[in-house]
Amino acid sequence: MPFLFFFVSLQRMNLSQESLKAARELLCGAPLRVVVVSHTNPDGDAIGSSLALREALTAHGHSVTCIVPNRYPYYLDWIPNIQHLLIFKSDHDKAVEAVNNAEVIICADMSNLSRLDELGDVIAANATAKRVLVDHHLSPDPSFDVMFSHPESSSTAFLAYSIIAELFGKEAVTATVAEQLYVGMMTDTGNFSFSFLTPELFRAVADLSATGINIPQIYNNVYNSFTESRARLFGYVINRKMKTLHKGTVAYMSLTEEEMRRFWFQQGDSEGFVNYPLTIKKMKMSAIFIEHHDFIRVSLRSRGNVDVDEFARRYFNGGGHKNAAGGKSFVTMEETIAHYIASVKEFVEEGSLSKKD
Ligand SMILES: [Mn+2]
Repeated sequence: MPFLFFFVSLQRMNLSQESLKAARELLCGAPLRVVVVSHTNPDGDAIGSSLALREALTAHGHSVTCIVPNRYPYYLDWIPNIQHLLIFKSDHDKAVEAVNNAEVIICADMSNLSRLDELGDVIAANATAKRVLVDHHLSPDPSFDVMFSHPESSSTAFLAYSIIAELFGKEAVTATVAEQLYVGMMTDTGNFSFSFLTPELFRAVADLSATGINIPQIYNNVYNSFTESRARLFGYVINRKMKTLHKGTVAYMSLTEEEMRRFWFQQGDSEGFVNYPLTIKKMKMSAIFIEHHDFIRVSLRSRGNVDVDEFARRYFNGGGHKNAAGGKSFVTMEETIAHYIASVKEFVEEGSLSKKD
């Protein structure tokens, strides 16, 4: 029954058979020491996919250590088994030991070791471990031994789900794994409202739901768990700091360290701010500049065919996805804003802002 076969094969995303074979040989055999790492300023997708991979690999018998470069936002601290996650900044020695002893290093939700800051150097020093990529960003570093690079996947968690189900069977997706993966799928799709929402994704969500996870509770834990000062900071940023350009089709906002201190800023408090200008009907592109110790973090969002991955690469030493990207600026806030305004002008003059969907 060829038709039935076709239908069954569409239950998951289309993974490369070659990568699956290599991953099976590496991860479905004898127990190994595995490290799973994810990017700086880890978000729900980075944490959810890393912890789910840890869970499934541990169940198979591997000893797995998850490491992220710095702390995760406080509204993710309820995720099951997040207490096993090492923060490179504060658990430095343990993390270095785990990386040095690792036989396999899995990089999740990141396309390049440079996304790991100093942790990237520690990983580069382990030349013998096999390296596996599980990621959905554009332009991955091609040097991984096993690559699952899927920019068409709405989240790394969806990709991790497909890999776990292929390698260890759907039984490996326990309620704990489902909860971890759901956080990643939900946050990276803006609660299932961005692009790449495929039937396969919703079939995966159906499988997660069948494990008995409490979806409204997960939503509340992530999106309705902020502090009062975060709500006030949000109001301040939209009211006082949002500026628009090009007849209100481009927006930008900025936050200085002084302003963040004034609102008792905690890591993760500015999450989602950059999306808000896109609630304005004619808005096409939005940016936020957030001051850090020695640089300014740039986050970019866009609608439809406006390509902020390209914009971030060209003007802000960054990249990411077509509609969500980031970069860094090493000049002052005033200079960063001036550079943004000039870059947007160039982008608009090229017609890059008026590309039709
Ligand atoms: Mn992601």
